[in-house]
Amino acid sequence: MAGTSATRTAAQILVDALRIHGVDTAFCVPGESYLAVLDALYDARDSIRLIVARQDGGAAYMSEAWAKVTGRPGICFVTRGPGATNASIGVHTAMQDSTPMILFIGQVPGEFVERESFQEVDYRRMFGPMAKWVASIDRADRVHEYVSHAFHLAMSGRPGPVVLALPEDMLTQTASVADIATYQVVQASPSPADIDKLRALLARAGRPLVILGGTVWTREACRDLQAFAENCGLPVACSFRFQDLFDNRHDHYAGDVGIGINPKLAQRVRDADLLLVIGERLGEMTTGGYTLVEPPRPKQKLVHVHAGAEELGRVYQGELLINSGMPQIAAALKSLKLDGGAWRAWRERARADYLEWTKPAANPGKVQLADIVAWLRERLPEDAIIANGAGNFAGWVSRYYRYPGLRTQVAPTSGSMGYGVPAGVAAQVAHPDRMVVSFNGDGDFLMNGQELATAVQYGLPVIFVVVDNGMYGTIRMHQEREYPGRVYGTALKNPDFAGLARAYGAHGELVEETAQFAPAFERAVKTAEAAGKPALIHVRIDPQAITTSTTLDAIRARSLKG
Ligand SMILES: Cc1ncc(C[n+]2csc(CCOP(=O)(O)OP(=O)(O)O)c2C)c(N)n1
Ligand SMILES: [Mg+2]
Repeated sequence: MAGTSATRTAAQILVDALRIHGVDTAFCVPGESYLAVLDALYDARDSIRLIVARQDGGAAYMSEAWAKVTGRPGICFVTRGPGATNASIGVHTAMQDSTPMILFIGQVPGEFVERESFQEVDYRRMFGPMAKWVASIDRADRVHEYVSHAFHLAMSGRPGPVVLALPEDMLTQTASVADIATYQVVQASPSPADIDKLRALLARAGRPLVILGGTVWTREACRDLQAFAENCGLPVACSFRFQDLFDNRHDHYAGDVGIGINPKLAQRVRDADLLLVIGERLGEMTTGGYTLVEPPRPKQKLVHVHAGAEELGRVYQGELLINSGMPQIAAALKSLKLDGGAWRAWRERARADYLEWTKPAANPGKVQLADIVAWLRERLPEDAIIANGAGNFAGWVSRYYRYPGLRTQVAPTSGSMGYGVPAGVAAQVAHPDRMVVSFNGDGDFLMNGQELATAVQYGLPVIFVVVDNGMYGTIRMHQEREYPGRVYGTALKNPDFAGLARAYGAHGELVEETAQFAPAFERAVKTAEAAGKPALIHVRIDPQAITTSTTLDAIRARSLKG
């Protein structure tokens, strides 16, 4: 029992530790290597909800996505070797996306270690560069110490994944230990001198641009940041797949700096004389492959604020580098006031460019994806959560949807496919009262489509949209660019996705013309909510509609000419 120092097994101490650290949901695929933990979770079933996935990669993605929509560490349990290798995609995503997550892996008993015994893997070597910390808990009396360290690390500085191995024999050993305190979130604060320097740099700027990104944001931090943007009249952009950090409907919002960027915004990033980058690492996808902002010393004056000290000065030298958590920097900036008159026209043009860019543009074929997303942005409730995986289909969502605020977007900045279905499941588990819409490509969907079964099993009314162009379209696009006309390895023969959904016990719809989408969506929502089950809308699009702004034929023709 929590709070006592009675003798407990390591597995019981571990589950008590999870409760102490505020865990109310965990994701898993079971394994014989951690039966003792499952048994302890059985006793804790009233306080910790266990969601059992159909593939360890699905479970890992779910815990990562759960962390994204709650701001707390996602918890995942998988078995050794095969479970761990499957789950690694979620760990990699959490690393690239700076998401707090703890993966617990059953491990062979200590007496067999280093023999390459059944399913044995050395997790330190396997996950080394993919996690903030990888360790094995080898003593029952130190479970608390390891778990507490894992929570602190996952949530401090730049958040990320931690991997803890649980040797099978250790889990049943007993210890008599006292419980410990809940973890604290440790983040740096900007100094008054930092804020003075920032104010001086801003006061001298003519074309400033704020770029937001990363994690560890809170609602209050987002509100404070918005007040700062308003008080100083600043245009604000969001980085790749962190588009929900600033209300996209706000007059100061200038769009997202990522894959498929508005060319005018890309030019604006180049033309800015001061970039105030807050929380974003300035990775490859946000910098247009390090061209919009050039290392090591960018042409634009750079103020870089990041929660991880190790990210500052890593690629870019800046005018001012500030190590700070997001609530801390936002609270400090909230009361900063500057007359933004000098850049008022610059900001208004940035907004006008965004509005122009997000007016639905036509694509070939009978289904107009832009119109569908534009319809959804009017139709969906303000707190709806939009999940998506990776592929060109996601370009329509990020260009045309208007994310109204924090934790309305769940998407992998790592560009990892197969994310949309488990992310939709996790978002609905975390927020049963909010509408969850998950966008998937045809290739993307089938990387984790089996998690539809999880959505059915737990009665989750997620609306899954599958955008089907009969191919791994993104790769076909690159193929036409680099090797025009030599199509190979990118075509897909697909199942009847709506029929597949029905076989899982979900509601299924097929859409082949734009006008069919709205009624199909309304039926899907009605059925999903009434029956407590997911729905899937299979949207067939013209393969020529390869991006929001060009066609396959146009890409091929350009490549053949060039
Ligand atoms: C797990 C994973 N495997 C492979 C890739 C490489 N990849 C990126 S996009 C893509 C194709 C996506 O196809 P689909 O989901 O059908 O979307 P489309 O581009 O056709 O809209 C592939 C194979 C990846 N990003 N992630
Ligand atoms: Mg496709």
